[in-house]
Amino acid sequence: MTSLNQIAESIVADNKGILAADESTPTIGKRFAGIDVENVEDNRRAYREMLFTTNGAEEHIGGVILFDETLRQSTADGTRFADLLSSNGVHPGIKVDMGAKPLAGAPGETVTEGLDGLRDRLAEYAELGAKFAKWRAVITIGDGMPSDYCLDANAHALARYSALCQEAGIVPIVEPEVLMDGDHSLEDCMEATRRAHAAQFAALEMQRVALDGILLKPNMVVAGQGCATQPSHDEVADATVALFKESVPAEVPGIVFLSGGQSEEEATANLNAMNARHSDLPWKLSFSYGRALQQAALKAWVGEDANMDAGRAAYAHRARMNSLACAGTYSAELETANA
Ligand code: 5MM
Repeated sequence: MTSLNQIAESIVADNKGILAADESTPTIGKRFAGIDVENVEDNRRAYREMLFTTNGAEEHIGGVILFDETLRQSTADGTRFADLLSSNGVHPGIKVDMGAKPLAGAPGETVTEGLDGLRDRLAEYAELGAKFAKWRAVITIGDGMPSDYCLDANAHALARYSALCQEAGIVPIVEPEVLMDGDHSLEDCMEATRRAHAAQFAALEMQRVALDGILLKPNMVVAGQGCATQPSHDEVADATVALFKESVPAEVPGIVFLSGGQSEEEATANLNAMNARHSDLPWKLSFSYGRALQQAALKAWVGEDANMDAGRAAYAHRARMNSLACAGTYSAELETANA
């Protein structure tokens, strides 16, 4: 049997990253609303089929995170999506959390739910072909936030999920997301992320999770979207790498960033700056982008069969740009040179 470490390593090998296509039904509904597409099962299926049948994406994408519905779906000609991805050397993954819910006694903060029955759900997901899983905690910066209570409650749940995944032979992606919402500074984000990582790795150790068999999916260290002073790509890269050298143990094979509301090119440029400016890091620095891999593809598709190839071309381009960012060889000129 392939070890957890081998699966995790292979997802981020050769400058590859992850496509986060695990939007829940309400979230994909928001994306479809932006292009005036109805949020019904066959449109969701057709859109995901467009992405998963993109030739060449497998050179840059080592894993795709799916939503429960998508893991059970097939192409129009009857090939299960999980089988299609696996046959191209792309690991199918599954989002297993049940969403962030209000944290009792902590107004404005959330805890992610989904632990009840998780062992049985993971066994079924493994049968369906999932090789890795994802659970996202949502952490807000604000007045008195994040509280230690919120950080500990989420870290505990993420660690319990991780231990159950590893028991089932599934690599857990650990995603403690400090949101970009707000007018906080880069330093505020750095401090909140530092505290989130400290709570997270303490909980993972306590719950006997093998760190060489996880992937970390964190936020970059950035300023809030409403902050008047926005850092450069180099400043984001240096702050992120400096913090992570202190906060992320060397055993973790890969760090796959979320994009969190950054534009597509911004997310690529920030990742590129990290890899271009920093070498000899103990872990791979890669991507697990949702919006930053899909915006252009959605806009090119707009729900029309005739635009499928344009949608595929947009997604393939974004995947390639981010793969170059993993190597630190991306530049903004390549956006138009290769469009
Ligand atoms: C793709 O969106 C994921 C699912 O979101 P919901 O559970 O809210 O439907 C989301 O977890 C995503 O994987 C991460 O936030 C990273 O995506 P971005 O768009 O921030 O790169």
